[in-house]
Amino acid sequence: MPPANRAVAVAPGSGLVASPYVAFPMRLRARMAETGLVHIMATQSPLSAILVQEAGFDGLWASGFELSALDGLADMSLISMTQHLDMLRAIAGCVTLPIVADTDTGYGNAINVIHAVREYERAGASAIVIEDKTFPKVTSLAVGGRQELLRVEEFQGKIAAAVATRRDPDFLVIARTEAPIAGFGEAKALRRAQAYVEAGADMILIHSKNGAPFEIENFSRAWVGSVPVVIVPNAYPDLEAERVKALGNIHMVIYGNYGIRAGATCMQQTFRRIIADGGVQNAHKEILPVEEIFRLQKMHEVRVAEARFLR
Ligand code: SPV
Ligand code: MG
Repeated sequence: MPPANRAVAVAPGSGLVASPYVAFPMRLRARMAETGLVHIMATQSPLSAILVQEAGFDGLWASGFELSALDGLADMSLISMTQHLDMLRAIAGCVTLPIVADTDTGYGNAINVIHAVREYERAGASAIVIEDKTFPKVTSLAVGGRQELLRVEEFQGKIAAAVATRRDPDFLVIARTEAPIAGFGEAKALRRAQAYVEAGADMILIHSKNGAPFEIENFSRAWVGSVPVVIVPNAYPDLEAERVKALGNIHMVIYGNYGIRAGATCMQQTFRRIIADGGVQNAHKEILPVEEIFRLQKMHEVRVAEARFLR
């Protein structure tokens, strides 16, 4: 059963009428079927997740890169599953959007994957992404990064373990191939993707660090597999939604590092401005007022509780 805090009432007219409450994994699948393409934004904290939800995205990417960066660490399997799960649970408690969990390599072999799927499903995730690199991984977009792929059979075992472990059949198991990141061509990426579908993957995430979108577009055109594709257009931002939709088989776009980059951009500019100005006299006019932070913190609920219970 999904955790109680990850079930919501069905919106009138949503077409989901089987039960007054619909589990999050089913909502993610339904949204994909309804729109053809879901937009998933990266988060690393409950605050960023609230902002993603208010902006109107379809779901959240519990990003390993973003949490690593938030902790001042490289994205190289340095944060633990426990740290990532703590973030995910905190997010799940604050928002009603489905969460796609970035579990890197699944924290080890198929046995680690079994443990991870149990924990992530229990924590309230709707989908899990596992990538076909060796543990410990090296972040994908770094120039000259040491990228090693797992044997296909071993990764198939990890995907099969994830599928066999999930309790909710709507919980998505997404196999991510880093073949292009590791410098392999399209044929190898397609072969790996097909092998992962045979192991039971619900979707294939194809990742690329090529600045031009053709690597992804060519993969999508050549992909005749039975499951849809997920992309992360961090390195090739020009591939926008209409072009993605025209390809036909990409049903999920994950904006993989935009949350932390946006936050860091604003903090960097503001902190430099304060030093340059010798005070906050200008900076305070350019950033959100503290009342907006109070709203995001739900201070009004605290006020109501104070009035009711503090005696
Ligand atoms: C992440 O956001 O953690 C990702 C995407 O996995 S990337 O950093 O581009 O590999
Ligand atoms: Mg990641």
